[in-house]
Amino acid sequence: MGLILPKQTLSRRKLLQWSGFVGGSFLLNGCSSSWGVSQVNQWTEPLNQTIQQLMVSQRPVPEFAANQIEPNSLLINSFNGVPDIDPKTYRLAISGEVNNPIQLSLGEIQALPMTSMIIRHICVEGWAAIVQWGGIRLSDLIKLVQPKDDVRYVYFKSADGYYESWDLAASLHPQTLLAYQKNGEPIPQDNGAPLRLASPIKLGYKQSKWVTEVILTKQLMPKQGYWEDRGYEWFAGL
Ligand SMILES: Nc1nc2c(c(=O)[nH]1)N[C@H]1C(S)=C(S)[C@@H](COP(=O)(O)O)O[C@H]1N2
Ligand SMILES: [Mo]
Repeated sequence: MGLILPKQTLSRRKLLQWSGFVGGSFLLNGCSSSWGVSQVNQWTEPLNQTIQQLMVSQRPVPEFAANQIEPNSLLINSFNGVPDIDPKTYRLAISGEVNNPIQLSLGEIQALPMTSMIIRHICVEGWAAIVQWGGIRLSDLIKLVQPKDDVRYVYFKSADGYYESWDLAASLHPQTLLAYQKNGEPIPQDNGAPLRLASPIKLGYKQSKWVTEVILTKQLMPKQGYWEDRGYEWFAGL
């Protein structure tokens, strides 16, 4: 943790990853092996889910103390300005491959148990910040909607057009929150009010601000994430 990789390193890694995958499937085709199609499909995903699950332990990441919070160090990163969301009419929709899709108002979200954590946010552009976040566990919401068997990914859509996808294991981590509080105050508009992702196990660009929709899927779609579709690594684990 704490290793800050410049953009180029990430895209290069992704490139190498992909050339590896391409080479791999070429090899499989080339030697007309008995590997089934599903096996090959697994290889063409950014990472095999079993490996992801091994990589993301469900054990909590150690947190910082209150006196280590860095109050003004969370820089604003937004690719397309700051959307204006009326908290009174705001709804979070959770849908997809689930038995019980729901829409929740901010009041309903804030009535669920709140988790508070002090973690370090790391942006690949070369800055980091120790921040307190308060919010609901994403896992609580996922339990509420009752995902169907073999759901593996969670998509997030944001009011500014940003989009992201996460692996299910990371989404269920106890410190993956949909936060409405930052450093003890309601989240400022710039930082993603009324609701944003916050988690110590993923890089900054995975942490969608202004989240309006959560969609559970069995497969990874061609559009994986705003920055991922521009060359950033998909898993982006810390
Ligand atoms: N909706 C949305 N979420 C976003 C972004 C964005 O442009 N739009 N930028 C991401 C990036 S790159 C980072 S580092 C963090 C920054 O969060 P902050 O602006 O609260 O510091 O938000 C992430 N979430
Ligand atoms: Mo970032």
